Amino acid sequence: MTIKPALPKFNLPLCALLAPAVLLAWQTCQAVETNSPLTLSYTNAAVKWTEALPIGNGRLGAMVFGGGGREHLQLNEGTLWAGGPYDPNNTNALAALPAVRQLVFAGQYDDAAKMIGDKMMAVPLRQLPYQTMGNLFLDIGTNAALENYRRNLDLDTAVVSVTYEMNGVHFQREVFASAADQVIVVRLTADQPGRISFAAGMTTPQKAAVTTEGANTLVLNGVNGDARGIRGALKFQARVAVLAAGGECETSPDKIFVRNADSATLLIAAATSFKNYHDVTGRPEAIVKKQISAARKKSYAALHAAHLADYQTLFRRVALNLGETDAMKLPTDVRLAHFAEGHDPQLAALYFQFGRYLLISCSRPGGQPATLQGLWNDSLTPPWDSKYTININTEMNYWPAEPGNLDECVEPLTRMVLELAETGTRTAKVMYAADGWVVHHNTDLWRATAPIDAPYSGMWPMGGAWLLQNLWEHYLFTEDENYLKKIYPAMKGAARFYLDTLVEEPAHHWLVTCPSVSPENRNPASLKTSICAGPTMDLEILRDLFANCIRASEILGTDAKFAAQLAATRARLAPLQIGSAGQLQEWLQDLDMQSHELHHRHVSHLYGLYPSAQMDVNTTPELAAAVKKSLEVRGDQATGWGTAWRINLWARLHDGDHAFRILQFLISPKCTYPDLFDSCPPFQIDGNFGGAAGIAEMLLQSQNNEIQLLPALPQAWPAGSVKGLRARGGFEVDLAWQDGRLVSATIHSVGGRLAQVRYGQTVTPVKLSPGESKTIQGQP
Ligand code: FUC
Repeated sequence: MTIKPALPKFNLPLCALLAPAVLLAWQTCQAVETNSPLTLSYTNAAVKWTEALPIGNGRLGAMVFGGGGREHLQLNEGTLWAGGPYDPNNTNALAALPAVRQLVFAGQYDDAAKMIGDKMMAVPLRQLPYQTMGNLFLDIGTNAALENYRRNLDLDTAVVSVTYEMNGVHFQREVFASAADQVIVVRLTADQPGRISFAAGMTTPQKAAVTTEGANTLVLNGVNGDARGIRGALKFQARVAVLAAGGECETSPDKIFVRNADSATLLIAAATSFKNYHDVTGRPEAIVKKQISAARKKSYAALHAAHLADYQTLFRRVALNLGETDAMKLPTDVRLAHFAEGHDPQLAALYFQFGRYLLISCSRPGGQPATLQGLWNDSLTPPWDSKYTININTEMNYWPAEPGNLDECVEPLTRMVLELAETGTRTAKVMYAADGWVVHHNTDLWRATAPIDAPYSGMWPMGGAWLLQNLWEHYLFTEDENYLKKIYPAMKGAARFYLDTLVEEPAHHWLVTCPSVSPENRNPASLKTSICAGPTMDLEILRDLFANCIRASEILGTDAKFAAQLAATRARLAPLQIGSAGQLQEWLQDLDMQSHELHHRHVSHLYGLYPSAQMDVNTTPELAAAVKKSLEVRGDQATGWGTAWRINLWARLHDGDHAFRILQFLISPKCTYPDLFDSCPPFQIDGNFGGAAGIAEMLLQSQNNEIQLLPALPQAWPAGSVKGLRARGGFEVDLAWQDGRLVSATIHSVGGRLAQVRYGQTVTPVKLSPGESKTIQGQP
C-alpha cells in the first residue's frame, strides 16, 4: 500500500524567501502569470538562437523564436547531415602499429604521436557535420507595441505557446512537434474574427529552392552539401501546408499570404533520402506528401490530442517535487540568474524534467541518437560538427534515460551501436588486423569508426566499448533478455577486438591498450601529447565489458569457453593504482600531480565510480577516497558536461551538499543559456542530460544490487517527493521525505525480485512478486 504524504509546498511570503538581488529582479521585471511548475516562461521574444525554445518529435525539430511581428521556426531533420556513405579507414595504419607501440613503451610519446598523425589517422581526417534544414518565417508585418507578451514551453504538454495583445486584440500561437503524426503543427488564433494575417516563407543555407504548390503549400527542395571531400548524397524536402479559416489566401512563387483569416494552422513535414548509413535511396517528396495529406485529414484538436496522448505516456511517468517558492513566478531567465542564491528549489526540478523533455524530443525509436546538440542546430558548420563524440558526450546524453523512466528513447543509440559493430569490423581489420570491431572517439551519421581530428583526441580505441556499457545498463534496468540477445553479438565482437589487441607493458607485464589516450588529457610524461599505454579509463571500461560478456554468456547459456578466456584476460589487466597524493591514478605511472592541466574537464579515470560501479563508499572505501582526492584536485567547475559529470560523482560519494553546490554552478548563466540549454560553451546538450541524471542520482541509486534511498540528499531540499524513478533490476521507486528524512518509499517490481533497500546504514530486504508494490516507512 502506498502512503501519499502531502506534497511539500513552501508558500511562504515572497519577502521571506527572496534574497535582495532576487527582489530587485522581481521589481524590475514582470512576473509571469503562469507559475505552473513544469513551464519555462519568458516575457520577451527570443532574439538569439539560445533564447528560442526547442520542440521535437525525435526526428523533426524546431527552435521557436515567438516574435510578435515575425515568427521564426528554425528547422531540423535528424538525418540531414553533409556528405554520403564513405570509408575512412587508413590502409597505412597496420604497418605503422608495431613501431608506434615500441615508441610508446620506450617513452618516446611525441614520436609515437607524430607517427600516428602521419600513418594511422582517418582519411578524411575529420567526420561530417549534422546540418540545419532551414527556416520558416511568418511575417506578420506589424511594428505595433505588444502588451502582456508571454512565451512559454509547457513540459507537461510539449507545446510552445506565445500570447500577446496588440491594438486591443488578444493573439495566441501554439507550436508542437507531433511524433504521432510526424508533423510540426503551428496554430494561430485571435479573440476577434479576421485578425490573422501573415506571409509565410522559407530560407535555407543549403543548396535548395523554395517554391509554392497549389493554393497553400510551400516547398523547400534541396540536396545536402559535400564536406571534407565527401560528395553530398542526400535529397531532402520540407513541405508546409498553410490552412486558413476565413479570410483570403494567395501565393507568389515563393510565399503564401494569409489575410484577415479567423485562424490558421500550418503543418510542416520534412524528410531526406537517408534510409540507413549505406543506403540513401529514400524518396523524401513521397514521404512528406503522405505525411501532410494524412495530417490534413485531422482537425487541429485531433492532432493536438494525438500528440498529447503520445508524449504524456512517456513524460508523465516521473513527477518530481523539490519544494515550490514564489521565485517560480519569475521568468525562467531571471530564475536562472538567481538560482545560486538558494531560494528556488523548483528550478532544479524543472531542469531535471527539461532534461527528460529534451530526450523525448530528440531521441525516439526509428530516429537518430541525440547529437552533441540533440536535434537542434542552426548551422552548416556547427561546433564539433554536432556529431557523436563518444569519449563522454554521447554516453552522457543517455545517462538520464534509465533512471528517468524513458527506456524507449535508448533505441536509436542501440541501433547506432549495432551499426558501428558492422562498420567497425573493417576498422579492426584494416588498422589492427584484429577480429571483432572498434570505433574511436567520434562517429557520424555514416557510422565512421577510424581515429579522427588529431592523435591526442582521436587515437582512443574505446568508444564502442563505452557505448556498450550504456546498452548493458539498459539491460540491467529492464532485465529484458531479448534485448540482451540482440546486443550480445556486438558485446562479443568488441571483446574479441581487445583480446586481439591488448599488449603486455614491459614494466609489470600487465595487459594494456596501446596506443591510446586518457581522453584529451595530456600525458604529463610528454610535453605535447596525450598518447600513452593503458590509461586507467581503458582498463576500467574493459573490466566492465569483459564482466558483462561473462555474465551475458551465463544468462544466455552460451560461449562458456569464450567467457573463461575473458576471465583469464581480465585478471591480467593493469590494476587500479592509488598515487602518492592519495589520488586514483589516471595513467599507469603516478603522473597526475605533474599534469599540465590539473583542473582538466575530463575525469575519465573516475569512470569506475560513475557511470560504472567498480568502487563505492560502502564496499571499497579506499578507492572511493582516492576518487574523492582526484575530484578535489580537479575542482568543481568545468565545461557544462564536465560539471555535470562531477555532480554524478559527488552523488556517488554520497555528498549531496557538494553535488548541490556544483549543480548551482551548472544551473547558472555560466553553464546554461536562457532557454535552459546547456553551455559547454557553446551550446552542447550533454550537460542538460548529465545534470538531469545527477539530480536523479542524488535521490536514488541502484548499483551493485542495492536500491539506495536518498543517498545524497542536499540540505537545500529538506522536503520533497519523487514518483516513477527506475532502479536496476526492473524496479520503479516513489519517495517522499520531510526535514531531510525519508517518510516513505514505495518499491514496484516489474518482473518480481528481491530488492535490498538501503536507507543510510539500514538495509531492508523486500521480496516482491511480478507487478507487486510495497511501501517502507522511514524512521522518524
Ligand atoms: C570533447 C570535449 C570537448 C567538447 C567536445 C565535443 O572533445 O573535450 O570539451 O565537449 O568533446
